Amino acid sequence: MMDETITYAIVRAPGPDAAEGLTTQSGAPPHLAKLQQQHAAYCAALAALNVELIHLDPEPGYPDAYFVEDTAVVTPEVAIIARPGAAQRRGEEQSVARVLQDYRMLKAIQSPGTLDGGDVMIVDRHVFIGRSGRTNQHGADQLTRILTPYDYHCTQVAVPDGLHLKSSVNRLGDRQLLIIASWAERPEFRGYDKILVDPSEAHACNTLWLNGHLIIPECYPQTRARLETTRKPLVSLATSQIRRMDGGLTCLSIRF
Ligand code: CIR
Repeated sequence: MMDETITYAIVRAPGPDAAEGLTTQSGAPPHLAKLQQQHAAYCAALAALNVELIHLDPEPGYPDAYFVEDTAVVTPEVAIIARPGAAQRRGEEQSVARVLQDYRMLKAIQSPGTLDGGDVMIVDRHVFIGRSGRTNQHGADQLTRILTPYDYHCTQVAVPDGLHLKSSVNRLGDRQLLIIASWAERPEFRGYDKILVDPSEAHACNTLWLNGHLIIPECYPQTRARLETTRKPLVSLATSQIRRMDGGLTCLSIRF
């Protein structure tokens, strides 16, 4: 498998209304200054891995807009502008499309399709598309129709739990996946090497493989020990405030 180099990442700082976004967490809302700090540390980590950051302005009225990953899927050939599954997030994708048009030919998911980028995991030429509470059958089918002519093989995956596909599985490079233990035997992921995440550390599943490094959420010692076996350098980041809004490390950027 190619260990592709990521050159750019689109990011957007959390705006003043970030605590008003969607969440299933019942605890305290995020502390805004700490959330912004964690986001800034994330941007610094990407920049340290030679990624050029493209910063978008916060979008008033769109408190979840810093979870930019959900708004587009970018491949070397084409960028697909998503149609977020949560109605209150629809519109975030417009500012992302304006940037991406300078880098890629654009296609878009159309109504009645919905698709969140958090439901799309691309491993080499294989595209896994989660059908979740956010991505519907129409959206998954449209993405399949867009990518198949570019020689991608698309597999749809039911996401019965968790917000998105990538809440439960992420790539680690070298045909290796980090996957929640309860999904380990799913036939869709047969043939891949797997590192399992214990349900007690489920948030650690959202680990970001980037330019030969693994960016991992701190405070998940069991998963960390398992990831050390990959011998890839680990970069550990605080995600406590991001997590309060159901977010993780992949959600915060669109990488290409
Ligand atoms: C939402 O519910 O849409 C946001 N609060 C969290 C989105 C996280 N995105 C992702 O995992 N790709």
